[in-house]
Amino acid sequence: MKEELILKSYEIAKERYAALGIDTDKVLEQLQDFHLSMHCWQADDVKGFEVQAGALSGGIQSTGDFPGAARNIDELRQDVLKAKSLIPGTHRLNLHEIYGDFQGKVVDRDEVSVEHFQSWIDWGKEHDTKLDFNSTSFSHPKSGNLSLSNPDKGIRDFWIEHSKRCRDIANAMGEAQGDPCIMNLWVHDGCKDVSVNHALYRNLLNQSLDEIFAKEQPMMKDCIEGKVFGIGLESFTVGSHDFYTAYAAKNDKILTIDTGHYHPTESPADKVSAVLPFVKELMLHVSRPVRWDSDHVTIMDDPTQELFFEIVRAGALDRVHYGLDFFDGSINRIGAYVIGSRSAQKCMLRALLEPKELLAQYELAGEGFKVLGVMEEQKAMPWQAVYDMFCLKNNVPVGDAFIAEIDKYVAEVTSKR
Ligand code: RNT
Ligand code: ZN
Repeated sequence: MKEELILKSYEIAKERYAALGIDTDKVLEQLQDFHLSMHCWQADDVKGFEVQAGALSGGIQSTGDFPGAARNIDELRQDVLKAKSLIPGTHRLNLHEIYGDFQGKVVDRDEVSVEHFQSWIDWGKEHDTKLDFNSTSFSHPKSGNLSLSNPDKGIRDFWIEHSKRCRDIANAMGEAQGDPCIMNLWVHDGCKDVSVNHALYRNLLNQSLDEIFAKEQPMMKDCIEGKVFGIGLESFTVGSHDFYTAYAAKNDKILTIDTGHYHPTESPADKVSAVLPFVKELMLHVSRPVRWDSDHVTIMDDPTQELFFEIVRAGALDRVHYGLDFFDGSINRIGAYVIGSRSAQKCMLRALLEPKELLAQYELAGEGFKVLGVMEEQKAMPWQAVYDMFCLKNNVPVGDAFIAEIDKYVAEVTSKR
C-alpha cells in the first residue's frame, strides 16, 4: 500500500476517534507496549528437540502435515525470526522444556538444566527477545494419564523434579534478560473413563504444586493452567479451572486462561473481571477452539475480541501477560504465527480504541440504547487505518503484503526442507 494513502487514512481515523475523545497517537504508543509471548511450538507441531522424542501425547493434538515444518533448533529460530519480521512491535518467545539445545544427547526430563537453554538465552539477547518458559509433562514414557497427581510416588517425584528444574531454568532466563520469565505449568492429568479417586488425585496435585513452588525464585513468575478435558482423558481433569483458580488465589500464583479450555458456551472473557479481585495477574493462552480445544490459529472472532475488551475495560493492562497457544499443522506455519499474532494485536487495538468512559457513563445513567448504539458504531470505525499506521511505523508489511513475503520465504527456505 502506498505510504501516502496510509498516512491520509490515518489522519481521517485520528479525527474520527478524536471526536469520541480517543487519542490515536496515544493508542499507538500503548500498542507498542503490548508484547505477545509467541509460542515456539507452532513452528514444528509441538515436537521439540529431544533426541529420544516420542509421539505427541497428553491429550493434545496437532493435525495436518503441511510441508516445511522446522526440523531442528536452527530452522525453528529462523522461522520465528521470519514471523517476527512480519509482526509489528517487540515480542517474547515462549519455550517448552522439550525445545532445549540438547546437542544430540539424551537428556531426560529430570536431568534438564540451564546449560540446555544457554544458547536460547544468548539467542534471546542477540535478537532482543525475552523468553518465557513451560515445563513439559506430555510426550514422555512416564506421562501416562497422571503425572503430578500420580499415586505412584516414583512417577510423581519424577515430575516434581522436572518442574523444579524448569523453575530454575526460568529464573536463570529472567536474570539474564533482566525481566521475570513467566513459567507456565500445565499437566494433562485426567481419566478417560468413569473414575472415583478424584479427591485423592487433586490432593496429590495440590501437594506436588506446594513442593514445586517451595523455592523462592525472584526472577521468574509461576502461572498455572487448567482445562476441561484432553483427548483420551475425556471424563475427568485433575487440574480443572476451579482447582487452579482456587490454588492461584490461595497461593498468589498467576492464573492462565487458555481460550480453548472452557465449555463451548462459556466465555473466557468473563473470567477476567471475575478472578482479578482475587489473583494478582493473569496469563493468557490466546487460541481458537473449533468444537473442541482444537488450537486453531487465532482470528478476530467475537470471543477473542471480547477477551481484550474485558481486559482494557477492567483497567488490567499491566496485570495480564499475553501468551499465544495454537498449533495448526495443516497450513503454512509462519503464516499461522503472523495471522494469529496480528489478529491478537488488532483485538487489543480495538479494545484500546473503545470509548470506554462514554460507554460506562451511558450504562450508569441507564441509557441502554446508547450503549448499544455506540458499540455497534464502533464495529465499523476505521481502526484498520490505525493498525496500518502501526505496521508502517514498525517497518513491517502493511495489510496483506505479508502474504507475498511468506511466499518468498517458502520458495527460498522452507520448500527446500
Ligand atoms: C494444552 C494446554 C497447553 C499446551 C502447551 C503446548 O491443552 O493448552 O498450554 O497447549 O503447553
Ligand atoms: Zn494452553
